[in-house]
Amino acid sequence: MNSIKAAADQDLKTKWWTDARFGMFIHWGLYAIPAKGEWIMYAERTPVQEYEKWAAQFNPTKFNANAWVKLAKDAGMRYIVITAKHHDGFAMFHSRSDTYNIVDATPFGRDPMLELAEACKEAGIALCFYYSHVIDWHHPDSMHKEHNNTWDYNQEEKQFSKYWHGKVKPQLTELLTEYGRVGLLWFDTAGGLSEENSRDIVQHVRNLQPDCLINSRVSHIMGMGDYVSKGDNEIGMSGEDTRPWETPMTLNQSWGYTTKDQVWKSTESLLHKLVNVIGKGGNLLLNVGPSPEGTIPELSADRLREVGEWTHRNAEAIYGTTGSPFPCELTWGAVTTKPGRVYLHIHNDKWPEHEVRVHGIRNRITRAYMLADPNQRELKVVQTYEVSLDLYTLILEVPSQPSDTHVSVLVLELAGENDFDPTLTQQPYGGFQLDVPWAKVTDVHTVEDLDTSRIIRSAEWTFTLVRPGTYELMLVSYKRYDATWEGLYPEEIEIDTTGAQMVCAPSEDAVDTDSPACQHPYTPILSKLGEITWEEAGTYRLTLRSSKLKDPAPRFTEIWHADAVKLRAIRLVRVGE
Ligand code: FHN
Repeated sequence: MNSIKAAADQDLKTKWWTDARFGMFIHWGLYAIPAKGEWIMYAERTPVQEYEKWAAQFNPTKFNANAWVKLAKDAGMRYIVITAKHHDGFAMFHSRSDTYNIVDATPFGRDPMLELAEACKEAGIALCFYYSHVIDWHHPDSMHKEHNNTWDYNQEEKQFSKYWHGKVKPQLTELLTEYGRVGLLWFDTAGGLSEENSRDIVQHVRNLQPDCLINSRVSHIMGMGDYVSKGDNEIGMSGEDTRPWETPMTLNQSWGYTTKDQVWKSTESLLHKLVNVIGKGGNLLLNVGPSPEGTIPELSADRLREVGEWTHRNAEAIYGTTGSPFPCELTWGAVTTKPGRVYLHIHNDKWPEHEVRVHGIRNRITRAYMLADPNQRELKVVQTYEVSLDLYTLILEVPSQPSDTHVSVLVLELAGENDFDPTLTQQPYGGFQLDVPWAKVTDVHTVEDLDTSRIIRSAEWTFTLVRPGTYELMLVSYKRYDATWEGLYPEEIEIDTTGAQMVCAPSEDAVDTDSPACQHPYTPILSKLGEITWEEAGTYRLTLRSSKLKDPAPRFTEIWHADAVKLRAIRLVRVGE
């Protein structure tokens, strides 16, 4: 098969999922009883015999598959991914190959996956399974790179193939043959899985359900699976992924049910994150952790219903769209597109006073209106073209108040085929950011320290500056919650641009309090690098050198909390004429 045909087939295979954009993640298991999250067995080194006692107590009589599916639908989610087996090894389905499962080992005695399969089918929602294929703290032979049950079992005596062929593959066969069509299999924490076993499991799924999608966490080898699962709560940068991708996200800071964690994201923040993700062309997989009784906590359900009111009103601008055509992150919201349409998702707190201006749309706009306006009242549009900068500007007169809750969507109808300027051009309002994925990244040289070596890389952007003036340059980094700033940037950063050079050690100057893309376990940090004056509008080049720029073509995917610091962008903030 030639590569163009293979890529087209792959697009067709993932289309239902990329069109769906928004899914429900469900972490549900025995760990709901102690209510301290799904890692409790490992955290407290609970012996298998003790942990099994939770099974004898697990009786979620309030579980109602139809109610869960209805909630997902009400929220505007189009698929559900549920933990069929998490790291504790307990199967939440009727497994014939291991009696440590919800039907054989609990007083409940029902198979919730069967009930969900039926409810999903009826509601037109795709059912998908999470399966922890490497970590299994119940099985004596499972082996992970780091997180094993070493309190019950001796690592040296483990025979991984017993686990692999005796539990993993048979259980996957069950999930793929007894529950109807499975939308996707969500694998996790593949640390230590060999290339051979990675390929084996992918082939196993393909043999049983060729259309079932597989996420990238099936393996740490780059490019495996059908789409990329970013790190937990990690929203990719604009342009970062060339394959379809998703952000798995928590509503609070935990996956499994917990009574301790009460740090909830607000509905507004969830909507900002949702449009940020879809505006970059990704999917959002938003998690709930049901209780031991089988209910989705009201605090979660309330938020999802509120999100759902918005997604239903704005469905046209979400499902089946592609992300923004502009190669930079937008500070005021997000853009999605369809053939003949552009949707501007504007955060209400950034609502402009009279008009919205956008650079880079070359089509003639035939009509513009607010999506939430039932009368679709036409908004006045002016379009200009500036030859010297090859600059297309759209000026859209907007009402004084936003039209929707939290995020208001403006619709632009275009004449002809979508035609956007692909160059990195400063947008007229909000900040201007040079995101790392849109730079040309090359290796410069290697630095050898006492016992480490690191590669200094250079990122080079070419961009059109529309408003000349003095700009403050800020480095945007995400710092992991348990990291201290000292030493995160081991050498000074070098900046080079027309007429100016800077060398400085980035310091932790401020927290960016307005970053929809950053969340726990990271904090967005701004470091002031210095000021630069560009006297005229025009095309400029800027180069940044740092060892924190990542290899643009890595062989392995990251594990979920790999980096203590992530260098994301250079922000240009205009501070003077
Ligand atoms: O260890 C798991 C964790 O419990 C949870 O399931 C998340 C969801 O993405 N995945 C792993 C950590 O990344």
